[in-house]
Amino acid sequence: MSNKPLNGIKIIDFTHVQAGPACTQMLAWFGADVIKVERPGAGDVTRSQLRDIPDVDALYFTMLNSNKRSLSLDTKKPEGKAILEKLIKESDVLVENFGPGALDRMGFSWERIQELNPKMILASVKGFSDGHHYEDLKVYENVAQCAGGAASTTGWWKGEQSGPMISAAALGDSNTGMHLAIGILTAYIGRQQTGKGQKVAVAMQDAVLNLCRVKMRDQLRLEKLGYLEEYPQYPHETFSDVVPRGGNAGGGGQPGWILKCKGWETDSNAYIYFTVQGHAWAPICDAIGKPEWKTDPLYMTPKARQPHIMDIFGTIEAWLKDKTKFEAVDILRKFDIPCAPVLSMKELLNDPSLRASGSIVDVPHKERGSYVTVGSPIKFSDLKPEITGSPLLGEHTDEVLAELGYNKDEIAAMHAANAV
Ligand code: CAO
Repeated sequence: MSNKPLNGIKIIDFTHVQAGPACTQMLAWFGADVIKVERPGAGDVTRSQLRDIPDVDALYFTMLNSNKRSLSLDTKKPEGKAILEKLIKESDVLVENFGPGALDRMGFSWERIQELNPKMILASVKGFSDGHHYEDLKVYENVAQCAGGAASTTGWWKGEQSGPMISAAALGDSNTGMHLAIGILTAYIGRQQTGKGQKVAVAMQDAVLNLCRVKMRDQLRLEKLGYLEEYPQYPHETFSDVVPRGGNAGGGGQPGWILKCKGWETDSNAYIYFTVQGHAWAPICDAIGKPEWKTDPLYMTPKARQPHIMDIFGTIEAWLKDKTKFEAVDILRKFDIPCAPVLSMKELLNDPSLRASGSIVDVPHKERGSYVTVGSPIKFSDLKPEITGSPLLGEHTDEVLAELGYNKDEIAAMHAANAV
């Protein structure tokens, strides 16, 4: 293996589904030795969920577990517990995202882990933080989006489509995993100073809330002002005492909206996002063929535009009528207008720039031949993460046991006891 910054960090990856695996996968890309501990015979539930090929690990698993080794281990059996204890003594980090209390019930409380290895960093994902009145709840993605404020502030505020809305982005799962990765690396650097490990925890609710801090900002402003002028409800509708859902509004200082382009009637993604950047009003007027708006008092300032901003978007949409989303962006980019086409998963999958940058990669796999996955979104000048395939269930069991000092007969005995 070539030299990577996290080489030498040994991680017990006791994670499953998405939140935990996304975290450990990223650390594995950057060089950590990530040993995924999975229940013999079954493994991570995502191996068999949403399969596209019978009896082959599902993409749900392969896309979240690349660059790892797999150790199958029944940690409820005494033999399995003994192996895990040895592993804990020799590792730097244990990452888990079991339901509340599961690790304690298994016999691996934080106190016990510290006894085994005082340098150990224990990293956990839970739905809610320790001591929270919902701390006992099991949580999946959409539950976290609701508990963290994202759902109440996403979607439409009136009409048939109104109601809280879930985002497709994994704000609860992968986002929490990314927060945890930062926590782990911080604790690791802390350990270099103190020689001691520590417990790092990220609650999915908190990770979602952290991404929704601009909505908390809006709640505080609303309580002071009684209105939010960048929301589509302003100034013609009334505000209640909670931040409303803003549809496709920009949400920041720049009004924006999703606008139809040529072909929207048949192509569900023939749209662009258009931003009316306050100080760049003149180029917008030039781009859309409305130079007279530059000096019209009804259009000249953000304040003057806001009461009829939806009409302005309507005019821009009329201009877009005979342009595809790509043609429109090609024109608007010349005027320095912040915009982008609405890209489908299919378009992203086939985007040559994403392939060239390594953001989408083809990865070899023992049973699939190869699979496409999302590569590292973090780019370094001196590190090019090399994405390798996800492991088969228990693929590295014997190898890891041998590294722990077990001989061939002992390994055979573990297999006979169905402990691995
Ligand atoms: N050997 C033996 N037993 C094992 C094992 C192994 N290798 N790995 C796991 N287990 C056991 C656990 O000890 C636990 O047993 P008990 O419940 O008897 O103590 C059991 O498997 C299942 O644990 P779980 O509660 O984590 O699993 P679940 O499917 O019921 O719940 C989930 C899944 C995600 C809701 C829950 O794990 C959770 O809330 N996790 C925290 C929040 C989180 O990360 N959610 C995001 C998941 S990604 O969408």
